[in-house]
Amino acid sequence: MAAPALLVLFGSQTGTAQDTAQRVGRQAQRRRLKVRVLPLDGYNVADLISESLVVFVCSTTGQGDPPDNMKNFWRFLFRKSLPAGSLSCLDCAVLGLGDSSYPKFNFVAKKLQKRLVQLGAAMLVPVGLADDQHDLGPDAVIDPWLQSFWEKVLVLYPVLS
Ligand code: FMN
Repeated sequence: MAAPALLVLFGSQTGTAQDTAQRVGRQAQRRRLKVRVLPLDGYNVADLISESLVVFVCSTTGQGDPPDNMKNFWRFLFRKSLPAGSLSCLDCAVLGLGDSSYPKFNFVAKKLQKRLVQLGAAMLVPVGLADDQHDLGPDAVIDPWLQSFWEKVLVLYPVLS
């Protein structure tokens, strides 16, 4: 099977999720994947149905709210009119950035993951819930999450190994 193009979409209020998305992009390049890294509202969400491999990196802001640069995407994705199987060709993964001192810890990533599954997408790995409160910072979750994501991608696309 040919290597897929990876799309990394991020929602970020203060830049952390954006930095993480760019890190995923660099890791993809090292694995010789074609990759695009874009803010969610900089991507035409209607095109998602024709993607094969997408990583979503999203923080939660306010009191469980999506960052400003993914608000249009959010509204579109939760339209009731979207058919249940519309993303059934999509392999994807969701990495959330949050802080467990807030009552709605990583609310956006959790809700996004549920909605993607509802729309038929296959989740390659369980949702990653990075936490600012961790003694080692968000990387304590992000590093192993990325490792298992890449292991899963290599199984699906052995051409990369
Ligand atoms: N994290 C959560 O898990 N839930 C929240 O409701 C939440 N609200 C926040 C509100 C503010 C004003 C700030 C500054 C942070 C909040 N966080 C919350 C933590 C951020 O999600 C976390 O710091 C994240 O790494 C920020 O990523 P970003 O820079 O990409 O926006």
